[in-house]
Amino acid sequence: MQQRRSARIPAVVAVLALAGVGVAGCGSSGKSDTGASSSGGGAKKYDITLITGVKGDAFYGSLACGAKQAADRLGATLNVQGPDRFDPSLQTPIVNAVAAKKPDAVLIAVTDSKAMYAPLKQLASQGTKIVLVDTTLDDPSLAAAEVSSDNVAAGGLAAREVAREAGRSGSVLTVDVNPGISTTAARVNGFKAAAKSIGFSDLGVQYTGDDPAKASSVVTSTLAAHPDLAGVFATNTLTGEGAATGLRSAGKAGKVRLIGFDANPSGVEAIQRGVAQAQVVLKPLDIGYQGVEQAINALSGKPVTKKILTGATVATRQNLDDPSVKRYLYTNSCS
Ligand code: T6T
Repeated sequence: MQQRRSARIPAVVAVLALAGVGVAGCGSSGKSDTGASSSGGGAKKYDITLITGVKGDAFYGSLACGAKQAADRLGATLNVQGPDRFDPSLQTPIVNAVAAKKPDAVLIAVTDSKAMYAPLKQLASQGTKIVLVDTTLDDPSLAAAEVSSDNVAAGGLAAREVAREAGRSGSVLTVDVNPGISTTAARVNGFKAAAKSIGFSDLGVQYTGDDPAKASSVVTSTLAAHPDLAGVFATNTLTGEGAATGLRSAGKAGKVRLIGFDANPSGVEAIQRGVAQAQVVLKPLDIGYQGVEQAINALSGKPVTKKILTGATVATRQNLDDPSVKRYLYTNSCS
């Protein structure tokens, strides 16, 4: 399988508004380097749909911005949809409804690595090219390409950040979403391996169903049972929001270190307020851009890079305004 690391994408030039399930028009289009063209020349204007993991999450907002930028540049149309919760039972009917419209390609962040296989197999069998973005399937062979963060490496970054903040002793807790999500499971694996080599006592993983209230209560009960708790690792936005609430309500904000994932506005605010010391920031803009590029390569018979891993960086109070971090803070409105 071909694999490459992501290159930085050009600056976003398009301006678009993301309104829940769609992107409103923007920016430039025209002859692309894939040969697809939005006007004249007789080349087909490809019709692409992006199905996100959940509506309203600025991670997917940024991913949609990147996808829209590539679609405009390469002369494709982009439609964006997503379920109300990160839940395969809500995402499956969206895939089925999209399939009925027979788009040329679908980019999708699957909400479960097993449950989303059957609806996508059906979609692929009708000839729609599928590009898995962010998350993946246990069996991704139906996809033309996969574009995701290097989540194992990013989980390791989080463990090293706990050690930098809190020293190399004490116990660490991981607050996760659900089993069956490829991204957060890989983050947990990367965190675990690094925490072990650092010498932390690992209290293991607690699942919260992406419910911040559950994440908060997991943190407060762990604090009561483990006074040596040095750090909490939260694997995504809502687990981080809940963990921050738990630390605040126990009077431990800033004392027990919180290292989260994602640069959604709530994660950035937690850093600014000193409740979280760092957030691992992914590059959803790059994922969306490169996902559309690979979809169009597949559609136009060009060589496809089957697996692309994008990078991550760490945001702290000290570097939040640094342009190399700032450009990757997530947003639902592109500029
Ligand atoms: O962390 C991201 C994404 O990578 C993950 O797959 C699901 O949660 C997020 O969308 C953040 O909320």
